[in-house]
Amino acid sequence: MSKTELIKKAYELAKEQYAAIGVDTDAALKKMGELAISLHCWQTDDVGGFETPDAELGGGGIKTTGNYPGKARTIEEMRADLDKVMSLLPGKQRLNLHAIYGDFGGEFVDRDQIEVKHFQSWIDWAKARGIGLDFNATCFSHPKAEDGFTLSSKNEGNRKFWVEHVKRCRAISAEMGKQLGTPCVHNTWIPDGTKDIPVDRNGYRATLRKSLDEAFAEEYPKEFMKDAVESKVFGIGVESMTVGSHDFYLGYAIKNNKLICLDSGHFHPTEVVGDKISSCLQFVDELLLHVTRPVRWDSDHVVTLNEDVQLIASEIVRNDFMSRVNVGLDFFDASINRIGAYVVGTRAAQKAFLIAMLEPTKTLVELEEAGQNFERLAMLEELKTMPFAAVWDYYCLQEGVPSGADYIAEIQQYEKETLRKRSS
Ligand code: RNT
Ligand code: ZN
Repeated sequence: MSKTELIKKAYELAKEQYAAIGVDTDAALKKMGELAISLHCWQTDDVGGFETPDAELGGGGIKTTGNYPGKARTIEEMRADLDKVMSLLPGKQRLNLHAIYGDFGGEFVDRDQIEVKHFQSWIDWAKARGIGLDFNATCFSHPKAEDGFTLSSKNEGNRKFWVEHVKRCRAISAEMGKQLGTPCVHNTWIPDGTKDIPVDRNGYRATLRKSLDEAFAEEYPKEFMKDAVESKVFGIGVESMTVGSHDFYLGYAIKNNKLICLDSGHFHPTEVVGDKISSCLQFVDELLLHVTRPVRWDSDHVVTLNEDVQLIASEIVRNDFMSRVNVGLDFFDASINRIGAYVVGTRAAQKAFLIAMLEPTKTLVELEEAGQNFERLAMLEELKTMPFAAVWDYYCLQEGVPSGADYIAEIQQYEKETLRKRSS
């Protein structure tokens, strides 16, 4: 039997097994079409960017570790890598850019000078692929962020510089959304905080609030762009106080009708983002997610199909929140093949969504409401070993991308033919 025939046969059997518990696998596959995960461009080059030829991630309590060969050094290499990644993923994606990834044509353009023209080639690139773009102000890896403060800085010159940067990033985002016909989510994350115990916590937070008000003063139509703000508990070197804490941004988002961005690595280790979704969505219209895998801290490991990611996907699907949650990824592992990192991480997130779509939620809720909690537990356990892989493989087959582990060989070949030829 050919591989294709095998996948089809396995799918037919799986379809019957799911039907027996009231789940329509064809409908689930169709629903996967509603999911467009935003790929973070920065896994291709370890958050370096194109401002200078040797640009590197600096400061801000975030870090890439590892020096696996093949990091993208130019915009062309990055685009080739992203094309390769997308060719190995089922469904449609979006691309999430940071301001440091402009097409600066060899000129140094400071952050308070960036314009749409520096991103036009990205817009054209996305248009040619029929995908949407998302965007981020880059408030780190810059001399004016070296003292640990940006939008909350008490140095007025620096503060104004960062406000101007965010304003420009929002204008660029609006143009991206306008040209591409799909709203661009602009996310603001700042590294601001202190290593040791500060005294004027309130002063920094009041300053951040004022800076956000200034940066967000210009309103753009929702069809063009939406603002998100990303909170964090701590970063390396910023252990004692983070200005943009979760309380701060949740309050800001609710009061100002912004999106709150929940990054899986930005909470205390026993908190789970999946549990926060239904709380936040009582009070904000939409969320942005940075799906990542924290290992002991905000280590930004490649996403795997674990319980944390599953709960996120399940909560979104169970409650029909697909149109209110913007799903992005945020990991950067420089210790393994970077293309492989994307494909494994994105597929893991996609699998979590498909598993969620194959849940007989109504039945489970009925058991819960009837107080049949043993039955609920048993069903949840049984669901874990249902023939999900057969449905996933069929989905990949339908989408014309490698099923099962077949993408590994393709990535190895790309490494041999392309990545290994890049000297760093
Ligand atoms: C940092 C935040 C932020 C960055 C990216 C590069 O802790 O998670 O989202 O990872 O903007
Ligand atoms: Zn993040």
